[in-house]
Amino acid sequence: MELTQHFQSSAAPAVIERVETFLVDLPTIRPHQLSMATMNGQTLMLVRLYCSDGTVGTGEGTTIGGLAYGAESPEGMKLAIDTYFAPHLIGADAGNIPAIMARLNKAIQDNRFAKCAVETALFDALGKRTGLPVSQLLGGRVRDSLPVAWTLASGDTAKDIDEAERMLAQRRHNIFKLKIGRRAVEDDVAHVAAIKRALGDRGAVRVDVNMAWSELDAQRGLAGLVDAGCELVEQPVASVDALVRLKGRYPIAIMADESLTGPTSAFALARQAGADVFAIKIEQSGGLRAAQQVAAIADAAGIELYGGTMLEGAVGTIASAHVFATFRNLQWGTELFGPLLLTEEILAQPLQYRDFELAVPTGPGLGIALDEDRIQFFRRDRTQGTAISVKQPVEAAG
Ligand code: MUC
Ligand code: MG
Repeated sequence: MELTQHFQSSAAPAVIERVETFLVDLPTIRPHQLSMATMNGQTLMLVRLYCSDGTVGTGEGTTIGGLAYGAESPEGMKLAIDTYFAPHLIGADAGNIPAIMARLNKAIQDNRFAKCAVETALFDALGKRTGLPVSQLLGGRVRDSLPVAWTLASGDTAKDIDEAERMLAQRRHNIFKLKIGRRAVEDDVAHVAAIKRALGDRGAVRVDVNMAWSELDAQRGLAGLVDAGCELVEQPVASVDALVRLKGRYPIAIMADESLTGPTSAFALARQAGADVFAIKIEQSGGLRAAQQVAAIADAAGIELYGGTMLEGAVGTIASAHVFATFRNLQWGTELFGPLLLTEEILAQPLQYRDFELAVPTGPGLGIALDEDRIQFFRRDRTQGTAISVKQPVEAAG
């Protein structure tokens, strides 16, 4: 009884009064080449939920290469939230996040990325209302900082080696994920071998094929990657059946990424023993709590964990960080480097990347504040001219 009374007095109910969405376009520090697309910029779909007690929660939806990676685009997420999500949100008790998400899941099929953005905003608002960080609202953290891998994807072996050397010298990253799958298998393997040879024991090397290989390609590729000293291969093929057949055949970890689209797919993949490692992404999972459910399934099945990214900006990256901080196991670290791939800082206080790790903020909600002038400047729909100038890249890698 006392507990209920205390809760009511310290966190009075607040209803959602207004939903705002907008797009922010930011350049990347260099072209980022994946097997299915080359990114020269990233578009963040930001959603803000304005609550009756004055709290405002912010969430982010991002994808990779427009519609090249999946069925949702930033523009589509904005449209979906404005048109179909907002009527379910306006007037709802902002503190009842599971109830709101259940309502959205009943009324709206799929749209996992947009749902994740909205759930992020709800948790941010609840955290600001209660004074608690999102990780605590999610049950509490087991770590305050997260190892962060860097993706080498310039498309050029020598440039990738230079970039890796800079990251090592800055003590920013010592785990490198190489994007492969565009070239012939032998050429890709030679590229990986050259990078691993240059880095030696100073840097771990992993690859992401983004489903580009056939099963036959994968058989040749995995054998070559083992010889090259690569420790993990992410989603070499599209088919789950082929993943199942490949896993355990070579002394290299197989990680599922695109095959994981939330708890149901995680359960099916775990049951078939289709991966050694799960790359968990909050957007692919359909939200923060759904990502925790995917982690619980992996733990129960003895599958190891990695904190993945959809190359989110600061908001999505930090939402992911709060979730990953709650994971009991995180054997392969994370790749929460998204903001570092962008030339522009959009936070009032930059995120803290140091000693190969990202610090998980401790303030209320997400624990970050957007630089509103810069957001205004980079908004796609900006109407007023602002005096702000485009500053130099925070830490150019290219
Ligand atoms: C993916 O497929 O994992 C993560 C890092 C990166 O460069 O691309 C993403 C998407
Ligand atoms: Mg991947």
